[in-house]
Amino acid sequence: VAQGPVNPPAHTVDGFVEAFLRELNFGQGVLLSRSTVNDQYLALARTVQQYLVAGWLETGARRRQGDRKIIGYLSAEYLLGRQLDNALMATTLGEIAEEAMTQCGLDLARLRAQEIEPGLGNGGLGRLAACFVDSLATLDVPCIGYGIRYEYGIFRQTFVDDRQAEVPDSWLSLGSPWEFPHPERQVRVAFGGRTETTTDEQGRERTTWVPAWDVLGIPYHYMVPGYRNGSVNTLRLWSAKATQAFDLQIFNSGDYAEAVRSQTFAENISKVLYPEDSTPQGKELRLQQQYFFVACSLHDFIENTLPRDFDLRRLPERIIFQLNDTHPVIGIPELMRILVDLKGFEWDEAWDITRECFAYTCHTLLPEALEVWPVELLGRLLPRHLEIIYRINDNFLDEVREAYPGDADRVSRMSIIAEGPQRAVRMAYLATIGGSRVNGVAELQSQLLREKVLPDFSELWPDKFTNITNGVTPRRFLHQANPLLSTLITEAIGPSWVTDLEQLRGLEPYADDAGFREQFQAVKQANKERLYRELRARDGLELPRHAMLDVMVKRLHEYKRQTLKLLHIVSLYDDLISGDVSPADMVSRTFVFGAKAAPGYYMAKEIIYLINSVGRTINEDKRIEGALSVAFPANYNVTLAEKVVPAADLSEQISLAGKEASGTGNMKFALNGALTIGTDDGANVEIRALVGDDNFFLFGLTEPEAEQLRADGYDPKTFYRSDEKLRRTLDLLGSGIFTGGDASASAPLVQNLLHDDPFMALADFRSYLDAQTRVDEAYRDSDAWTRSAILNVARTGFFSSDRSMRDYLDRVWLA
Ligand code: 26W
Repeated sequence: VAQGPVNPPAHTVDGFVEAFLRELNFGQGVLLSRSTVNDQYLALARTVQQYLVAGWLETGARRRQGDRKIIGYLSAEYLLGRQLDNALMATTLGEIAEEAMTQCGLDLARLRAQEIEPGLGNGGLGRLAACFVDSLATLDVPCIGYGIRYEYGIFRQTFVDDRQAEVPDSWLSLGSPWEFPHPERQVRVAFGGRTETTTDEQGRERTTWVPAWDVLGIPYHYMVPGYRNGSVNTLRLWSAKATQAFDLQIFNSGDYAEAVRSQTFAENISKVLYPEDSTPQGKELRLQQQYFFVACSLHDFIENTLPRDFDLRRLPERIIFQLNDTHPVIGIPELMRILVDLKGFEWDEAWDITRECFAYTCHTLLPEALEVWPVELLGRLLPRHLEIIYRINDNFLDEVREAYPGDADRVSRMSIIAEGPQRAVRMAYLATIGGSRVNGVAELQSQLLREKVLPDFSELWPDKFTNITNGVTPRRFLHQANPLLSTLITEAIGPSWVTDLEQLRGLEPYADDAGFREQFQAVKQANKERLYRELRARDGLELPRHAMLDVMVKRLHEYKRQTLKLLHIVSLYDDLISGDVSPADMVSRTFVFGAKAAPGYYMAKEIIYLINSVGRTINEDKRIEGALSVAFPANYNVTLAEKVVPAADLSEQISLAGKEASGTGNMKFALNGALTIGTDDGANVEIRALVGDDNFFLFGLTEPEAEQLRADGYDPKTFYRSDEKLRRTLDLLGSGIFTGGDASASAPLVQNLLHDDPFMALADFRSYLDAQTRVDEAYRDSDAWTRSAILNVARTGFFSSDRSMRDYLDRVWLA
């Protein structure tokens, strides 16, 4: 028989129905008449997959035959979003599936809603990884995405008495039709123990690691389809399994709990995603997770992906491991260990190979987000890796001494090992030293990275540093999420913008076309109504049909300044209830928030509580005649983003300048025709440069101004005292009227703002309010607003993740 893949089902409604019923009967073991929605969803997912698998197998065969360099994307997070719609889009099966389901008496929309998205990430960094693998498949670039198959992803957020409560995300509980487990490709990963050094016959010292325990990594494969190009890459996520299921002797003696103890222990490694964003807790289990997936991935690539007997001296010709932040940086000493201890390489040669095989992306500017691992912990869990890190450091510091004779200060500044208060390994330094390139994720952040985070390193190796501005996939976030706008764009400029987003430039002339503007507005209105329907069904929220939709969705963090948004809302409410402005004279706004707080982040949770409290009070106040409403749907995720982003009029990107590395939500909103109100931070800088000052509402301190203010001794009270509107706003927020008369309930936030305000919300308040007034004025002229919105779409094609991928290829991977 033929060795190639068998043909997929026919690309027709009949073919689809036939394949679907087969999956239902033979895969799920049920009759259509007896099937549940879940049966139907699983069968549908498996049916759509059949159309993708041939391309997947062919892509794999093609990759194995060629000798192209592969991108090994190492990421602890992938925030994938739902798979079904994406697969339907990639296969052009949307209409066929719709009709096929109708013929079976089923509703495709209902089956879609059955899918629980794999929430294997926290926020921007995880979603970026998902956009990148999408783009690489669309560009037909060989890539394996490596990560962890967390049994529980990011928690499900609920609100109890206006406060966040977390529910475990058991996304696998109803079945997982998108994954292909490969237990036969298991990898053993060791931990703990000690090292032994012996001298061989030639008198060379050889070190071996004698570990104390181990676990198995089982790979689960996911297809990553390119956009209608037949190319399908692989995402390989690792699940931890105990090496010995349980101890039969102990079990027989009757101690059941003890018998499975080691199993529970091992399997904890891939049990749950850490919901911390930006504040590493330094927990042992997290280091276990990091080493676990990196060790599995390196082993998988070297032993199972490369041809047998591959000459490892040529490893850099075949792989570049991209480190998505510092989480996988332990891969650097791991590759050294493989080459030196297991493959017999001399240190220097191994080091030259290793450095060529890694590159590092830094996603933050917050010092507290830079990972460090206590030497004690790292040495206990990975004793051989710690030795290797020490030797890397010794060699590196010799290099520093040679370059800067007599500069002992610099040597200690640049050491991978931080000395006090407890000795710790600085993972960002290890990544910078052990990789061929270091990049930031937007122009401003890359500059600050060079100047403030890693200045000594960029002085030593100026050419190692580069910028690659983030991007988002236009497939999921424009074509799929906003079908109406997509169609309108395609009618105007043809369909190829989907894979060549700069073509959106062709829309510019349409901004001056009254007929097009009308259609564009109608699309925006329809998207709002779609969102409101969703929020009614999902959250029981009732929202007015006609109001400016003002949106702030992102992780909850003080630096992102959801509080500043809250102060704006309270100030408008104050305008109304004080009688300064009548409801009829105010530009009606609906504010939408979406934000999860890290469960241990106290202030973030207080902010959530106050947003809910203020929202409830405003929504219930009849006096304001619906001029303002606030919606804070719980559990913001990719699925909800796909409804929120296309509906927004105004995109809030209001972090304190110098704190948001890039942002990617900002790009999604602009591409979908929202105008941005934002600070000079992250990728906002580049968005504004592209769309033009007239089509962007800029406010706030610049990064140097914020630095200067801090250096001069920032005192938020001076702003409170000198600005009457700010005083009234904060007083109202602290008065208790939003918290059932209990002023103490708002005190944690209000006192923090008055006495500390680490992210200078009070300093930027006046400027923000003025910018919001300009927003109101602009919105009153709906023609001019729509013109700006169209120009935002037309001018932000740069933010396609396809462009980001080309930049990585040019500046990092094939440089
Ligand atoms: C717990 C340790 C930890 C530390 C940092 C976990 C997660 C992080 C991430 C770096 C946080 C993150 O998601 N950063 C975001 O990355 C996006 C993609 O580059 C940027 O757009 C955001 O600005 C940045 O905050």
